[in-house]
Amino acid sequence: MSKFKKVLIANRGEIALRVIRGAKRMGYSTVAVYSDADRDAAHVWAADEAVRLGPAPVGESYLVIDKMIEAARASGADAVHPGYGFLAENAGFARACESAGLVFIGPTPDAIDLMGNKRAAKLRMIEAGVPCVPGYEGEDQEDDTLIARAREIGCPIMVKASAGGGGRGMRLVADEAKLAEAIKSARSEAQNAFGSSELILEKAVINARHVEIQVFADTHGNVIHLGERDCSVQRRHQKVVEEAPSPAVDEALRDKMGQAAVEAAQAIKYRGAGTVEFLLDTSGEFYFMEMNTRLQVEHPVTELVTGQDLVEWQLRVAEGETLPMAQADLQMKGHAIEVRLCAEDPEQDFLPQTGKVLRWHEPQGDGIRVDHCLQEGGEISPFYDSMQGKLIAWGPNRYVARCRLIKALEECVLLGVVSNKDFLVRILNHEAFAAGDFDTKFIDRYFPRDEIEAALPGLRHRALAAVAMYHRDATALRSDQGLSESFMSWRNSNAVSYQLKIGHGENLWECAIRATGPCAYEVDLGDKEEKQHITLTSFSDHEFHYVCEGVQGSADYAGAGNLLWLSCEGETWVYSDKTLLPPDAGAEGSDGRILASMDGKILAVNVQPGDSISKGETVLVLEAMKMEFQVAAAVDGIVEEVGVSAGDQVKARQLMAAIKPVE
Ligand code: MV4
Repeated sequence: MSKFKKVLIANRGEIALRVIRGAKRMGYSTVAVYSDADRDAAHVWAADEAVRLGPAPVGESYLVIDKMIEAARASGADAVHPGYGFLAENAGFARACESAGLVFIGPTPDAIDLMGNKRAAKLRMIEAGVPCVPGYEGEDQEDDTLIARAREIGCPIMVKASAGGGGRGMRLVADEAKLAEAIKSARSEAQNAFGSSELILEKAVINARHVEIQVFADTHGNVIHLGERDCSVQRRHQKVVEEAPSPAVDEALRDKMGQAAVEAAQAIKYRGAGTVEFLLDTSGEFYFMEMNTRLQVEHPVTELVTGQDLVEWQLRVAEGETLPMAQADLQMKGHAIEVRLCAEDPEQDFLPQTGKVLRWHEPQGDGIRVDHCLQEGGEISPFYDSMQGKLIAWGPNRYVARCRLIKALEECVLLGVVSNKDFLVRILNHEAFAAGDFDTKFIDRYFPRDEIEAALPGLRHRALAAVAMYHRDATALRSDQGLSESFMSWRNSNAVSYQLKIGHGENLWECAIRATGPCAYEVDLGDKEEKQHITLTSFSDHEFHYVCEGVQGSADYAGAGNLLWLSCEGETWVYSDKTLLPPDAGAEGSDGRILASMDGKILAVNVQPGDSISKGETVLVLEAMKMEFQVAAAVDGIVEEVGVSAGDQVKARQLMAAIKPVE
């Protein structure tokens, strides 16, 4: 008889989707919860039912225990899966679920409490015989005691907040003279961040890898491990790449670390999914760091190498079943690597990015798995984590898994919001990563900030951007306004080149583009750069096919205002068209093309095809941003085409009219 039938997923984003999928597959009904910012989020539609929690801020929605419990009551859910983050490691939430008669799909509240405190956890682990870094984890927190103990341990030393996590309240002390100050500042940071000033001291392990063991325990005393994950590639204590198995772990070490992790779980009578984190030093010694009492972001790499569904295991354990298999029956096969796709800008020190997703194309292929919450047209809001999903590749060996993941990232299209996608490719391509030779300093060592920020689009990418910008204006006018075919080759007879200014960040490229035939262009990006000859073989509103210098390819693009997002040759860059600069809404090039520089409405058109016009004369009047702009001719000439009439709405960059300049 099952204990529960309907599972409330107390989370959002990709993990809510992952858990909903797993629960549905097992035959459970699912209930999603959402904030106002997530009204149209994918997890809301994926679940059978959904309950609104409240306004967007997490303190008024996903972190409010009472609202979660009420959502379960209202929907008739009888179990709660917390996912990761939010309330997943909140013992008070686990207790509140139990008090409300809900099955909490996770460990006991006491296990969460114990592992949430580094001092208590470490004392228990030492007692259980799990290897720990030598240090001080005493009750006495007097300055004199801490300093005396630190001198005994010897520098370098790690000062850690007992309640800390993710590097907060942590200090590395290389020199005894700095000890007192480090203790003082760690203590006050801990008090402010966690409401507890308790500290522990540890010998610092240098050049360590972060290797963690996945454990699982049922309520019948069975505990097994599912091997390790190497999560050494991190940035500011945020994991970036995770893989299984670790390139630094052989079978003998796996057995030893796995056994230590199982003993850790047994010592605290653990239940469900857990992860025991170790520091692994260069000599192969490993030390307990902490235990995470939840399903982790990186669980898919373990699933891909073991062939097991960890959400299914969690549900079975919560039902009171025994573990699906014994240690000896678990087989590991091949290699899996995961990268975290985040809406953040590597060029701005990884500043989180928000905005509308204009285009999302998920990669596919052998061994590729994508766990994500992206939707075309969806908004990435500033209220939640910047991680939008994970790309995971499995292969029969590490080399194949790595190549597949690089290919998947190159095929993946995310336009509208800057992401770390191309940075992830650079990491996977790095020779040290390829060799499996990395530790927790990998990103700092090989990707210093100035080097990340120095990356620029290549010549061909910029040339394709220029063609896309130019061609879409011509196409937009022709299709929207029903103009003649000859319009596009109008420039042909002219043989004038059009000057585009393309910007990216602080960079500005002047580029001359000239039509050399129908849909054929010659792009000149400056004296030292070779001219690029690009022919468009198809062009839709979001992608085009081209031949560039004899090589066929395709590109995805999206535009918003004067921005052009372009994904081709495996790279995504966003460009701004700086050819026309506001507030001169009617600025135009010397070639006679008249484009709207912002969205607006045509109030009047003063000319018609065939008219002679002089430079400075008003061609039309555009209303934009509550102002009227007299859009004037920049050249003397003959009006060739007029694509708008009074009352029309125009989009920024839309070609409104064209004047054929006179010599
Ligand atoms: C350490 C350490 C070296 N020696 N403890 C970072 C966050 C917290 N989970 C523990 N951390 C560390 N503890 C000793 N005794 C180095 C780190 C550390 C680290 C650990 C794992 C992954 C990335 C890291 C980056 C910097 C420091």
